[in-house]
Amino acid sequence: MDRQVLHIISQARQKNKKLLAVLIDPDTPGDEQLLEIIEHVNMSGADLIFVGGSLLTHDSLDQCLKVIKSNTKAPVILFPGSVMQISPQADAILFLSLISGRNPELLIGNQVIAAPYIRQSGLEVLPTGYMLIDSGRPTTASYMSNSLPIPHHKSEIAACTAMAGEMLGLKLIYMDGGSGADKHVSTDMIEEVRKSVDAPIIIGGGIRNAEAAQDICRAGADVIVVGNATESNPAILKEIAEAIHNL
Ligand code: 1GP
Repeated sequence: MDRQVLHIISQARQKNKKLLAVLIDPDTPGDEQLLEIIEHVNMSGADLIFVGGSLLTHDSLDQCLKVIKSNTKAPVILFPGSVMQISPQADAILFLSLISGRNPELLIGNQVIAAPYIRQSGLEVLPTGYMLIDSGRPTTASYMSNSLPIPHHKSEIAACTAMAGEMLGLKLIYMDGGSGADKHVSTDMIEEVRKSVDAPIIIGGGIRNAEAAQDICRAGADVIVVGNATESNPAILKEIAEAIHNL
């Protein structure tokens, strides 16, 4: 799958087609619930599957990937919360640099440790500028990363950060309110970042319904990520996928 996922995302951006990525937590209890989510991913026409979490409490990544890969054709992309979340069973990996923070370990330290393993794995590498955005309350991501998120209303900081990430050669910009965010990244901020970079923009955290997904896409997101809402109501995926595919 050499460079295929980046190609899919870039092509979609060029054609102004919006993509839905479903975030699956490898800690999802039991294959049964996992299979139910995958069934809804397939029925909904979701475009991508992200797998990962800021903090995993079970050693279940490989088993989770095995189940996903044998039950869907959607590309599977690792969204690693740590260097322990690397597996050749996925198709690609978001090679994240936490450019919103000033924690050197997450800007370059962990990337140095992970690089030889990723090279060996054969995974497609997606260089990604990852930006945590304050979402009204502390999230696992902000706590675990030991970094300050960008304030919710400071669109200009987000725009300059994304710009710098793109100038450094990062291919994707991911703005994340964190899993279960109270409020998703604001449309004002997304519009500001859209005006500042050409790279595809991924938005995640706190997206729970079709209306929010449409607003976020209209503001300039190319990929939206839905995690928590899928676990509580997998049927929401179809509504969200239809809403953004029909924009
Ligand atoms: C979190 O962007 C993802 O990193 C998805 O967030 O679980 O709130 O949908 P939710």
